[in-house]
Amino acid sequence: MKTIYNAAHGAHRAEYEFFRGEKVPAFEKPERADWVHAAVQRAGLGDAVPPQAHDDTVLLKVHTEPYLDFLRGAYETFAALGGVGAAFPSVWPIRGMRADREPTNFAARMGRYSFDSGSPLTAGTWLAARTGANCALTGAALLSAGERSAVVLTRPPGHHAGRDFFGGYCFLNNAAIAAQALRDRGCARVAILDVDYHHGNGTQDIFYDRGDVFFASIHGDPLTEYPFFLGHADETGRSAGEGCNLNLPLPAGASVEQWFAALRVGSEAIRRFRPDALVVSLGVDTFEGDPISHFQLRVSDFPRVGHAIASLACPTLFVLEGGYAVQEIGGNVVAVLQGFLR
Ligand code: OKP
Ligand code: ZN
Repeated sequence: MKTIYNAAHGAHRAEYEFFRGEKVPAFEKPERADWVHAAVQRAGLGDAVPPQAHDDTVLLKVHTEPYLDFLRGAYETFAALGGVGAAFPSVWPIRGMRADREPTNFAARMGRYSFDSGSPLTAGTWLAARTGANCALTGAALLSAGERSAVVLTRPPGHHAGRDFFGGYCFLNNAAIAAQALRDRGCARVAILDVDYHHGNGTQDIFYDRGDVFFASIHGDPLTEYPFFLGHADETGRSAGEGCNLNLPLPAGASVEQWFAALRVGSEAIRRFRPDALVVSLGVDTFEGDPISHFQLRVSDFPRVGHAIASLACPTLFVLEGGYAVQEIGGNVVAVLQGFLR
């Protein structure tokens, strides 16, 4: 399987995040991608393709221009104001306030373009996110050139980043960027399957009104699980996108069998949509040992995930999302890919 690895991912490096009112070591750390990359190499799956640089054309169809402009310059602005370490937002335009007027104040702009304070923005965040988007665009190009599958290994992840906001460790939505690129390269319909533990609220936000990109997500019930404010089953899409959004929330602690039952429902819906290409938001934080998630998949369950995805018989681009703090994430990603290839 062709592998597109972002060698610049380590530019995004946060010392800590806030968790239950305390500074704790950041869960989303560079070792994550290194573990996965090493495991992929070890398994002989690393048919490495260097990422090609791409301009902003596709990014501008997924994110707004003011958001991209903000993100590109955010850390420099923060540093010029005397900021040290990572920048965190602290104030948001909540209901009844105005998000249509962009303040000039940096802290205010941080809030305007984010939805949580759990996503440290560091000196190298833009570099890592933007080169990650190049990896996603390279993956889409490989599929268009006839590859049956490819995998994008990058971080920070992307599926929580929406049209004009960051959050949940995510800044640019790599899976959405890949899906848009596949559309632009001639796929009439693209499906995105999000198997990360957390709902892909950013991806849903980006495609909610569109009938050309189907989004299906299996995730912890937002009543108790992050990102809390999106991901319910009654969110089915809007206008041209009506019927093209499928949320399959499961209670925290749901069994492996419940999870695979949801995957069958999602797969069936994707089959009915008849996509020309599939993008998988591949989070392996569904693993029983994940420190911030509450599903129970074991190492031996991950090949079944890949096998089920392969049965959709569609050109498939895997894009790395979550999976935290345990080296097993490398083996779990490999297991999905091997199950797919089998
Ligand atoms: C990103 B992805 C832990 C609290 C949760 C946000 C989780 C983002 C998950 N400190 N913080 O979907 O894996
Ligand atoms: Zn996740």
